[in-house]
Amino acid sequence: SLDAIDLQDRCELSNRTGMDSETLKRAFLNNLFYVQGKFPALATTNDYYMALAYTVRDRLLQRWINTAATYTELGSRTVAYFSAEFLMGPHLGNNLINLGIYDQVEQGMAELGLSLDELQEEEEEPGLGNGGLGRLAACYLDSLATLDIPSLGYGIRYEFGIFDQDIRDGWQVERTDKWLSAGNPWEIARPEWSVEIKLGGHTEHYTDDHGNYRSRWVPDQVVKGIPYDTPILGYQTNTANTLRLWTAEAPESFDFRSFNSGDYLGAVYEKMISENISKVLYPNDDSSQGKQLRLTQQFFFVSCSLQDMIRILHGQNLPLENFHKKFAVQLNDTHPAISVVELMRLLIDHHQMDWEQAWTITHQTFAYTNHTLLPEALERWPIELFGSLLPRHLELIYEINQRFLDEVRIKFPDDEERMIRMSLIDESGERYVRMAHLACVGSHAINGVAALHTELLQKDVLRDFYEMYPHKFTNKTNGVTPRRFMVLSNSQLSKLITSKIGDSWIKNLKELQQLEQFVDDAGFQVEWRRIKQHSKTELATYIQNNNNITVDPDSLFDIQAKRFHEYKRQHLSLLHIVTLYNRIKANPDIEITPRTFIFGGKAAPGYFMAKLIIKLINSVGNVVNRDPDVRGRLKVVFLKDYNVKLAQRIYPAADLSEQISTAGKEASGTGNMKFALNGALTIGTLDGANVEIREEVGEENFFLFGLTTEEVYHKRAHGYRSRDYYHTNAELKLAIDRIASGFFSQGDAELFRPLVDDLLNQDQYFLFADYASYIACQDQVAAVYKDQTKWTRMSILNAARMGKFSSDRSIEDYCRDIWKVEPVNVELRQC
Ligand code: GPQ
Repeated sequence: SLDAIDLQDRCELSNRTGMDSETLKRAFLNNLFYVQGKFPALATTNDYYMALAYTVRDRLLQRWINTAATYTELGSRTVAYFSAEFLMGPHLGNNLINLGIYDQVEQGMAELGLSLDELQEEEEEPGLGNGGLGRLAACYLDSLATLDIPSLGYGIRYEFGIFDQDIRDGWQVERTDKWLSAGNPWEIARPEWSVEIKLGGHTEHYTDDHGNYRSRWVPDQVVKGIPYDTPILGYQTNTANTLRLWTAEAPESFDFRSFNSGDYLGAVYEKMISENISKVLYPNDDSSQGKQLRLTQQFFFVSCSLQDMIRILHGQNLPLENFHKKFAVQLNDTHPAISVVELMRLLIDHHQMDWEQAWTITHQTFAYTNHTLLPEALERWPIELFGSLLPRHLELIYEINQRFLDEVRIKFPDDEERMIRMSLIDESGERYVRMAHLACVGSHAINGVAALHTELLQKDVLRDFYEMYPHKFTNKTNGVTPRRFMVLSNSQLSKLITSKIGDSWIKNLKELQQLEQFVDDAGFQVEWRRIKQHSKTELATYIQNNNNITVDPDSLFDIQAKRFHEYKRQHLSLLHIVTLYNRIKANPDIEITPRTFIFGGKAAPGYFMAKLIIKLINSVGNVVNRDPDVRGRLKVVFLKDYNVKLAQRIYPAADLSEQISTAGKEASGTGNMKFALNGALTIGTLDGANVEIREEVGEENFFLFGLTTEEVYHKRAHGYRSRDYYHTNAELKLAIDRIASGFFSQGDAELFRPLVDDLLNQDQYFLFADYASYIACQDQVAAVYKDQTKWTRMSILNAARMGKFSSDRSIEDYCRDIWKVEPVNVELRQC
């Protein structure tokens, strides 16, 4: 029998678990032969990458299988992280780090004449997210595994992730992201765990054999969801959790019906429609698009996931009544909020549970994280659209709403206005389902992602819900994983740190504090600067190769890398650049600190203003980079196709991190944390997690400027007139006039008019109000940079004091306060 095969023999024979350099090399060559079917003379770089990926995957599988076996045996309480986005970044390097074999493999590859860097470059990263929200989910999976917390990530396996960005004539051009075309060695399909989901149709009501009034959903379409699993290994632990992403397919039975009626093309069409569901990621960040397909995607992955969880529960012989004891589900924004209703439907319609019990289970299962204060990002679905796709869910929402409003009425009698504001249905005009309200009502915990953000949720966006359920609200400040964003991406700095304080900071980031004892150590400072310089030189080479622009690694690298959005104010940095340029034009001999301005980020394809800002950056760069008066002292670079891979090059090379959103608009930010961890200083507003970063690093080590949230509110309430600032600030006026005149657009005074007009007449993000303060602060930055000893000191202190912003700390907070889940130790028992 299978059991009789000696485990030890199986391990040794397979060569698939050994971690020494010789075994790894042998396994690699075996995979080249047996998986890729190549001998070295014919192998491409991709063959080598695949052979290495399979070598690593074998080591993961051993841990993965043991983890699953352990959880199954123990029936462990499990976190299910529901997210429409997981921006994982390349797997290879991260898995090597977490397995602890990066250096061995690098050396082994070198012995075979291969460069590990080049092999890593080969990997197409899974860009299944837009920006911060999707990347946060990826950091959280890393921390959950590292902390040995049983967990599952549930989402969608988009065939096309976030588009690839090209720049043509200075404009953003989108290309489809074909990340799967070379195959994906990190996933395993599990068709045996496919599920069916329903869409459309109508509902029927009947009385069952016991005389109970019941409902059923008669759909007009059925779609199959197929799970694809990716192992998520923790750092220096055996725990390998699962990211389970769903692909949509047409069910065979449906094809048959049409085939039998001879409607072959109809059947193929049906199949195509079904497969559209997981075809493409919506490329909007911090804004919602009320498209039917988007709601279908949300319902699709949520229904698949809940059915999968019920299967797991049954597989462990646990009763359905224990659903909320077995699982804690986190809703990553409102994208999966429909799961509140879907779980109710499954419990009531499929499993005949009564309403009260179903509701208890449901709201004890879910917790909701809000990620934005922007009104345009709050999801609402027109009732018509909602009801035509999910007729039964609409009925259930009406019932949930009625019971909820009864509660509101009792707590706040005679307050009709409040009921109208809080209703799950917006009835002010066209009727909508309000997903944030649904998430609040259906969850036992609600959190914001930074202290200021949570405070503003309570005071403003979710104020009524805070008054109704104050006990539900907590703050959970975001964090980032130091494994990917230090150990992997900045190996030199990581090794320097480890040489001074040992390596336990990697799992316990607070220990970075010990670096403070070296802050004035001249030798340490020299090393710190040398490593920053090295990273800047590498980025300079990248810029030379990709943009054909020569930049000086001695100049101050001033970087803003994030999605393009007016509230993030990339154009405020542009006004600074134009101001410096104007100063040089007025006096070419002026003494200025040489700077390289680097931008990276994508704009939503339909977001005209964001795309115009990208065009303006490139236009200003074209003039500034070539003007002989500038003498190379200013350079402006737009790095195309900002993604996780590129981010890993950028953070280590930054001197200055731009975190300049209008106060009260950025929920948290996480790039701000990654830059500071890598020793960049921040210029920033009191927004999102900037507030807490400044608290941690000390106000003397942070360049603060701009209005506070309250000042912004106050100005808005009292009639803000941006034009007044334009008329009273000569440098601002000159900068705007230069842009408006066509100076940067070959005389075309029309090109940037929409942007200029908006700033002069509206400026809803208060660029003009913050301009003077920003410029003064940047002048101070330039002055401090001249004193390299002082700058280095500040840089070291920034990194040393970033301990709070590890995603491990965030996850520990979620585990303790919301999920009530404990670590489970995994031992390797099987090969
Ligand atoms: N965020 Cl609602 C996104 O990246 N996309 C979104 O659709 C929404 C929020 C971001 C938010 O803008 C950042 O401030 C946060 O740091 C990030 O989510 C993670 O919480």
